[in-house]
Amino acid sequence: MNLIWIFPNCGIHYDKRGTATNAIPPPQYSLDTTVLRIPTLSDAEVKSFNDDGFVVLRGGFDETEAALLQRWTTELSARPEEPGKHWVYHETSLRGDGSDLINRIENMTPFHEGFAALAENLRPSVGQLLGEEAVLFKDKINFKMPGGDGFKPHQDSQAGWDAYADFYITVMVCIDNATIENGCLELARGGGKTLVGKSWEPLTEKETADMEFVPCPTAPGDIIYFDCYVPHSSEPNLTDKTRRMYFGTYNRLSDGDHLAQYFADKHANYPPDIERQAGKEYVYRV
Ligand SMILES: O=C(O)CCC(=O)C(=O)O
Ligand SMILES: [Fe+2]
Repeated sequence: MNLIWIFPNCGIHYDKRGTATNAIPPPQYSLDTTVLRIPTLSDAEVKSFNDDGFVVLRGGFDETEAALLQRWTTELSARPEEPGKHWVYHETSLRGDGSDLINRIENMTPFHEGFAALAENLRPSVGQLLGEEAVLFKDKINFKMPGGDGFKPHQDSQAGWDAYADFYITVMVCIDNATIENGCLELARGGGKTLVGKSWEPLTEKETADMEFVPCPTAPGDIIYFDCYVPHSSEPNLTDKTRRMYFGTYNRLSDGDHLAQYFADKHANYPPDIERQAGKEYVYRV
């Protein structure tokens, strides 16, 4: 049987291999129609995730698919920043020239059919790890351009996610080569399935004293699945090569669909730069 699913608001139909079957994009999109596989995990990969809280899937997407992800990301970041669209956050370069960098784009799914398809195509493999159907909680791309800052050691659940559900899996899809030099993801093994740190604060030196953060360089198309309790961090990018990474976060469908509420709450507290009130200070916490 050839199952067809329809992604809401997207207008494109996909068969179960993730291939578009009615390739007529809505007029606001200029990109090719999505042709991305639906990654699947072996029993050994599921076991590895259960043991460590994370698993690395090398070549989860092939070179052609990775090139598509690069193009979509470039295209998205070239779009004008407008209220009510995808969210763009900036940072000031650490290289001391005061230059303005794109730090992050969030909430792409309603505005980009490619990223909508990516989030949907990652869902089944997350379901394999959850043992039940997964639902998207949030999506973002961290840009880490030359001069872009790193991330202090943290568990993702420290970012207030525990208000919505108690367990999440994030899927990192590597867009550009991530190296030790440009600040690849670093993960600590064996942290267990509990919150070690406080909400809204990075992990302290004391909390990380017994943890070993291991750099995990990745190539475009590589995928890392990690749960919300895995301590992780990354270094700043002081090279001249941009390091973009996609992150889709999912929870168990039985814990509810919280995406709209999460983004509404985040918008109230930490809106995209274009939607900020003058004179109000906004501080990135975790
Ligand atoms: O982009 C990175 O290096 C890590 C990002 C991260 O951990 C986060 O956004 O929660
Ligand atoms: Fe994180």
